[in-house]
Amino acid sequence: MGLFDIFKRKKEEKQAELEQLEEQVLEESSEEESGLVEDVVEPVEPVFEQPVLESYVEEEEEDDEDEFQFVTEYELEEEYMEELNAKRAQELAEQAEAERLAREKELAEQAEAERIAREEAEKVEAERAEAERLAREEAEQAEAERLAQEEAEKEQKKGFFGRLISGLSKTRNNITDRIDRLLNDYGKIDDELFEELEEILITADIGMDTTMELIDDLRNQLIERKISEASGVKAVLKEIMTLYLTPEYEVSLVPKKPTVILVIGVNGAGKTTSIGKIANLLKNEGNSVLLAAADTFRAAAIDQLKIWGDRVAVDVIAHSEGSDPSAVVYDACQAAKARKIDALIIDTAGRLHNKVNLMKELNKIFRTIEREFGDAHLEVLLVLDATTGQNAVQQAKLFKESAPLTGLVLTKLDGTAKGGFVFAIRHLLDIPVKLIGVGEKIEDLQHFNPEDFANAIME
Ligand SMILES: Nc1nc2c(ncn2[C@@H]2O[C@H](COP(=O)(O)OP(=O)(O)OP(=O)(O)O)[C@@H](O)[C@H]2O)c(=O)[nH]1
Ligand SMILES: [Mg+2]
Repeated sequence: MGLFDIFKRKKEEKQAELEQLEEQVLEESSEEESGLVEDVVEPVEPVFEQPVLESYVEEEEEDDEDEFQFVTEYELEEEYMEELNAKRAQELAEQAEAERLAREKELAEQAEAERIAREEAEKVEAERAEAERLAREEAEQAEAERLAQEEAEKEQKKGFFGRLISGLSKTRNNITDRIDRLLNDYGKIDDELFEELEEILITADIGMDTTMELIDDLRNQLIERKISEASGVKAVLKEIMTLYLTPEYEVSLVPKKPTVILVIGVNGAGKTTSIGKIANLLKNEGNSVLLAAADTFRAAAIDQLKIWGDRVAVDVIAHSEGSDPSAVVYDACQAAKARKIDALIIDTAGRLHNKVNLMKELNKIFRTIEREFGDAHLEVLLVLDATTGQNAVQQAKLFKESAPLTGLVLTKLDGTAKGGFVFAIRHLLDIPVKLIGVGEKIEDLQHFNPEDFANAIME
């Protein structure tokens, strides 16, 4: 209630009292007129012209109820001021209370907002930590897998290399052991040392021409590097021999899909056996493989390939003994196309390059492949028996004249001390060595790696 309302109420109350008093006075005067009252009482003047500023209150006296006491403007004001102050104080208190409540509410809301924000931040942080933990776990797992794979590869390499080492032991004894003994006997390098070295290399089937070139390169390198002690010779020789092996060609067997691999060579070189091993190798490398038994010369040859097919779980396309090898090749090409095979490997009968009919037969096979599967990449692998040493080099030269050879497979390196011919064949012929056989087991046919080969021989 405002100040004005208070004044208004007070004024109304006083007015009512005044009216009541007037009535009373009138009543009494009428009583006097009628003789009931003897004394004439002066009528009460209206006290306040402006009741807002002036007022009066009834003085509560037991004896004299009709007496009025004038209240000064100041007293009235004081009274109202007190009331007003009280009201004001209450209003202020209420306002303070409202403000306190509002602030409390605001603080509570702020605290709640902060709590929600904190919870939100904690949630985000927890999610981030969880994501980090997962990422760390994943990275650890990937690292563990990588290490395990590396370990497995190392083991496999060690396995390959171990087999290579033991497979090449005869050749190593023939070359390296003799070279070691020779170099041990010498202090300074002299002409005699080179002569003895030449002899060792020639008898290890490296061949006359290749040996001469090797020795020339060795002399030059030793001069260039200012090496005069015999103890420094072996490392340089090993380096040069590795260079002689290093292929500058595509060594992959399946550089493009599909690929047709035609396997040729003389009788007993190891063609059929190698085909079984190659099928296993390519399959392990993720290729789909199909075999074709185009050696129809003997029933045993067809059966031999079928046994390999069963062993490595690869289909074999075969006709009966004595049938046309080109007909087998035709069927195999159709099957390979229909089945979308990555590598079709064709076994052929053993032949010498100078057997005219057999070479004609080989040409017919080439034409069939060209006609029926022209868009396939063609690999022509010549299989050479390493035990024949320098003869293998001659065979390769002659076959190269009548067939588009793309690679060599050198078998039976485990059975010979003549492995030195590999340096000659690499150095003299423009045909990459793609595979080497160092044993009869399925995993004994390996991709040719010049460094590993040189290391296995020159360790
Ligand atoms: N030790 C050893 N023996 C091998 C290797 N490769 C093949 N052989 C053996 O050589 C012999 C002849 O192998 P085949 O695969 O039948 O030879 P091929 O060239 O198919 O012979 P033909 O079909 O008669 O022309 C078999 O006894 C094989 O086990 C090898 O890397 N190391
Ligand atoms: Mg065979």
